[in-house]
Amino acid sequence: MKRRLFSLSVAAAAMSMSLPALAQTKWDLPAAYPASNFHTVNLMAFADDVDKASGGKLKITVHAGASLFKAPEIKRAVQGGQAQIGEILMANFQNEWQLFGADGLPFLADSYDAAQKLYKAQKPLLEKKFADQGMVLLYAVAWPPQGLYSKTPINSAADLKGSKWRAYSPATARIAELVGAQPVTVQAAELSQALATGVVETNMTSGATGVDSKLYEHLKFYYDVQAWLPKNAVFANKKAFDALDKPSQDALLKAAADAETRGWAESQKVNTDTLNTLRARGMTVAPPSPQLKADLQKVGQTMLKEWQEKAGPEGKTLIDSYAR
Ligand code: PCA
Repeated sequence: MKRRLFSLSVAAAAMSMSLPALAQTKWDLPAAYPASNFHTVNLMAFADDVDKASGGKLKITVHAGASLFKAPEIKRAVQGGQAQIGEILMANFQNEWQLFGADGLPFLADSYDAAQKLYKAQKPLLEKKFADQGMVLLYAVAWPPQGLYSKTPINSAADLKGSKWRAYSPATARIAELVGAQPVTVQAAELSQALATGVVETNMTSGATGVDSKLYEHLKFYYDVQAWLPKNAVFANKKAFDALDKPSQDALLKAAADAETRGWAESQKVNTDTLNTLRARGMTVAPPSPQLKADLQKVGQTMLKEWQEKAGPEGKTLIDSYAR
């Protein structure tokens, strides 16, 4: 009798010990940008909020710097359930669906206000797309406005002819083609190395990536063109989301809404801070010349037209709702 009581209590202890472990869900979050980048810092804070608000039931591990999956692979990894949640630059997926690339088009939305407005117009369409692909859109945050980095002064698009141009998306490769540069697609995780080895020399991106990848070590000029503000999106696998209990789902959604607000505010702050850092590191940070700006705006008009042709009625829906 004693022995049976003993073994019962051992079993009970084992059960109570294993219960919290069983109830804990662990998610992996592959991300493509370095740990110090503001998007990644925001992801860490988001994971922390989820942990606290779910009472420790949902643990999200952020894998920064494309350490788990490379940037172009993250979306498929989440869709296929190899990762439960992930972060992508939507503009990278424009060839799959044109609307992913709307915020990567030069001068369609070239300020934070316009970018917010474009996001509002994109959001229902994005939510539907992610849902159709078995995923749930959680939040999206804009990168700071995109400008032009170069080794030599650039006064017009003609000065870009023949240059080895780093592209990160179909749209940035298309800009290169239209100005007569040679596009080479290099994701942020490999950018410093591509510059160091001379694979690329010009590049359009933000001050944030300029600082992350120490572009000032190789490039002398930054033209603050403010051409577009591409967005990172964070999304979960729908089956993984559905498998959570209701309180954990609510915790996740609430933390996502907070991360979105925090991320947009941080993006603006990072924009100012990083342009100051580029200056402090010896770069010339200047507005584009009127000619360069006009040339790039012309590129933007061509690209918008091409985009509208490919995007069809869905594209029209988006542009109409954005213009309202
Ligand atoms: N940085 C990322 C995308 C946009 C940005 O500002 C990059 O250069 O890869």
